[in-house]
Amino acid sequence: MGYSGFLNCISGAVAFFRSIPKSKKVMIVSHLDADGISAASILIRAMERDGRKHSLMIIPQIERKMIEELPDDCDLFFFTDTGSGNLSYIDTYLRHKKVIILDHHVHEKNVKLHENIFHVNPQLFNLSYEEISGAGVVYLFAKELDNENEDLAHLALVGAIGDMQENNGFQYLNNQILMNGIAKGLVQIKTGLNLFGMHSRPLHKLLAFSTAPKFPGIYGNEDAALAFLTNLGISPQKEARWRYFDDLTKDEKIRLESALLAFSSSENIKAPFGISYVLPHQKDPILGDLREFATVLNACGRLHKEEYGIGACLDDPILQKRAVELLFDYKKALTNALDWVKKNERNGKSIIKRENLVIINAKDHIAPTIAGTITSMLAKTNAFPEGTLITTLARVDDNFTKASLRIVGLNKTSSMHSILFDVIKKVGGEVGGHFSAAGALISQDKEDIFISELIEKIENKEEKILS
Ligand SMILES: [Mn+2]
Repeated sequence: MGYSGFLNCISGAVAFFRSIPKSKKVMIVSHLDADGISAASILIRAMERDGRKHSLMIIPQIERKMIEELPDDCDLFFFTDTGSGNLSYIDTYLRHKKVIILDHHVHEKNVKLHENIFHVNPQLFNLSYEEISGAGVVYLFAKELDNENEDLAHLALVGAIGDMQENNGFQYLNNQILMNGIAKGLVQIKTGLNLFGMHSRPLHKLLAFSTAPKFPGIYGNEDAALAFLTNLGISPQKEARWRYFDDLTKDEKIRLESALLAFSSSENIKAPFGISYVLPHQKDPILGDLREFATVLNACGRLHKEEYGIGACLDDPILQKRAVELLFDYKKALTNALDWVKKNERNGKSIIKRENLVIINAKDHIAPTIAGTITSMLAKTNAFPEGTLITTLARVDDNFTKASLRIVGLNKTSSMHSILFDVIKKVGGEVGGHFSAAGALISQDKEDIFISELIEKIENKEEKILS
């Protein structure tokens, strides 16, 4: 149990891996978010260094069909940042191969795995999901395999930050990785003004769209943000181009920081200062910030350009440039989706509002790969009251629909994963995720049943216990 059990398990996985001859073909299957792409990148570099032939597949979630269709000419399958939730499928379809699962998601319980399958997950040792990311688990594996892979520590942290495991510092295992990264000169810690999108949002948007904190009177109001800057004598534009924080002079930066400090204390909100993590070897300021690096990877995964994300992680200059450009396409896609939600909020057909539940039945109007992000964003703005559950249904193809579930505000009591798990037990389909964010894949003709079962589950909780 605990840390030593988990680290022993990693060593066991490495020994298992070493017992497989180098001539065998390796297939890496990874999740499509920032954590999954970082995890895959670390493993790709580790396989290169170990002289292994490998290929890669990036997936939104494991489905039975996908496992059945995995290429038969591969001998060893890695599942990174995915796999733990689908142990029985993997056991059924791949027990004649070798499999290593390096994941941190909620794992399927009571599955007796065949000896060809090696499962590594911190939750098996009573460590929490937030303790370490999928990329972090892969990093520990890679480092145990070859110490040279320590130079990938920053990628493990990109995964952790992408999975929201950073909260003014990291928990123990992530923090150990951070110490590795600092010692190797890969990462630096910086304290100072710290708003989301410091390097990728123009100044006025940086202030207007900040959710942590929300600036009263400025939040959601770009004109108010422009006025705030102008009042400080900071011109928001230069030569008809919006200015970014990085464009400000030293003096302007100090003026902005002290004004925000004074404003926050007069409004009694949390000051917008904190820790950020800098990658000093990156030339692009967006990739030089760990948090924004993760956003770039998310954009690549969600827009199906995972090769740009992998290239960005492995320092390919051309792919890095493309990955950063993609961030702006991604922002546009998110804005369009949020606009669609706003426009349809009043028509009860696409968006159903109940007391504690909002159901966005987006059908083809929101891409399934960004539906989870959109739901998380809606849960963070003050569009709905604290404690409201939000679900978005988005169609994957002609047959399947994805449902994402989130809750507004700080949540200590309801598990998104178990809510969906209970609904899917009745509706049929597949569930993945964890306590604070979960998703399900259902057959498209079950959309209506899913909606009514979810309402039933949320609204009739007490009656069910009594009956
Ligand atoms: Mn993850």
